[in-house]
Amino acid sequence: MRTREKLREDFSEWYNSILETAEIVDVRYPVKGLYVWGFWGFQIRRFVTDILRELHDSRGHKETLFPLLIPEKEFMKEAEHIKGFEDQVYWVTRGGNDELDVKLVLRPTSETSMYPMFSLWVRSHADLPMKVYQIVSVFRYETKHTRPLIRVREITTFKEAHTVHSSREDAERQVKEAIEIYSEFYRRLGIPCLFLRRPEWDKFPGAEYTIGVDTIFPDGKVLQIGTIHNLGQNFSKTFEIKFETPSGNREYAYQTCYGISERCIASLIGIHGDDRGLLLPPEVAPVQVIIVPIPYKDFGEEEIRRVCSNIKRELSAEGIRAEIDDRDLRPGWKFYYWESRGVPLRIEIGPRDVKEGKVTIFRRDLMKRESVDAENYLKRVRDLLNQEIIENMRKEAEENFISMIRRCSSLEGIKKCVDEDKKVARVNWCGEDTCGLEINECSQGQLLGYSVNEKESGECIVCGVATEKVAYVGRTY
Ligand code: 5CA
Ligand code: ZN
Repeated sequence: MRTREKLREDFSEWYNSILETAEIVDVRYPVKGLYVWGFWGFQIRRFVTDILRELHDSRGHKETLFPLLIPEKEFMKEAEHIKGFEDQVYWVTRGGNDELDVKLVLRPTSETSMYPMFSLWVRSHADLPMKVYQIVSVFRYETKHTRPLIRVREITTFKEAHTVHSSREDAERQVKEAIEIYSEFYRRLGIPCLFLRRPEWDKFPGAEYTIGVDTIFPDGKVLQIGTIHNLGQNFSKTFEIKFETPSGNREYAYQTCYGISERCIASLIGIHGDDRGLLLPPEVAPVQVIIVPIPYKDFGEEEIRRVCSNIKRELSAEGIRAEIDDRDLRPGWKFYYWESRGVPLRIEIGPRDVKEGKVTIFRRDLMKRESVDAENYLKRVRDLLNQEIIENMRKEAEENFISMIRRCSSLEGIKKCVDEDKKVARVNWCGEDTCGLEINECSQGQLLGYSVNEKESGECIVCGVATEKVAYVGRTY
């Protein structure tokens, strides 16, 4: 049985300890807010970014790589954008002993690095839409409490996509595509999430509107694990990104951008983890099957070893990431080691299995063993890794997620739900700022915005007007 007592009691404590035990990150780097990827964590990161690349590439996004440094002049062009980021940027002002003539910022995100180039690249409507993305480090001088993978000062896994369009409608269509990409991404990771249109005061600096992607952690706090922005023509006017229409006019382009950071890996840890440690979706598990020989005194160790190597060879031939743990350690210790790292399947081979022609398979998601006939084990492993485990993980995560949400029909109800019960409130909201502010201020939580894909008839919790908009309120990271 899987238990989650430790996560519910003190999530931070559990989180910090699993980051260390499972070698996700080493927090001892001597700069605040900067962390070193551990070997296990870095492999997870690789499989996660592979999915991101696949999802963007298959929808016509081109991967690129822009410089890390942005000249002050470009950075200072878009008024709203500067206001949002100026107290968060790191400056480079010297080269060796010389004061630089042109001060440089370390990108906090790449609008002001990319868009001057976009204005050179975009010529005609035939060039559009243009969709690019990069996965890079960005720097933000965060003043709130920093936390590994959740609030960092060097975001080392910043996937940012930037797109350019010839019409408002096409930019809107792109926003929908971004929602589809992020839904599919989090579906594959088994992470439930909400797509919420943020209130005016919470949108990205320089955007027309922002859609936040939110999940709920075991402590009832909401983590924003992605954002999608419709930039309208705000940046194209600032950076002179114009295209020639079929009739020969020159018009400002429409833009969108959307980003995901290593918070997606934090969410894998927090959403699927349990008292034993991590549980990884097979698709991103660095080792998918760990094979543990269980030698027994008077039974041929040779024989067990041979069966294990055969299994490893057969699994590898199928493209399954399998390893044998033949370290000179007690099996129980090895079990714990791989369970805490979230390896989804373990195969145990002992004298009994060899004699009876069986294979013992342990499922990390159920913490349960099953014994299968040796001739069928490969198909069983394939089914578990391709489908059953992730489906079970998704189901469990969704149940937890739903149990954290409460329908509320008054401001006092929100306060009780959020402040006392530590849950997320679900309410009808008309979408107006004035009502939004009251909702925002009635508890320790924040108004996260209204759902872009859910509708439910009701009355605005503040003004009582009829509305179908469903909004969420919760404490946030
Ligand atoms: N240019 C846009 C889209 S790429 C942008 O920068 N949007 S953002 O500011 O909302 O950042 C994108 C995502 O990065 C956020 O939704 C959040 O999940 C993540 N993020 C933001 N700041 C941090 C941070 N300090 N540490 C970890 N992740 C962060
Ligand atoms: Zn209202």
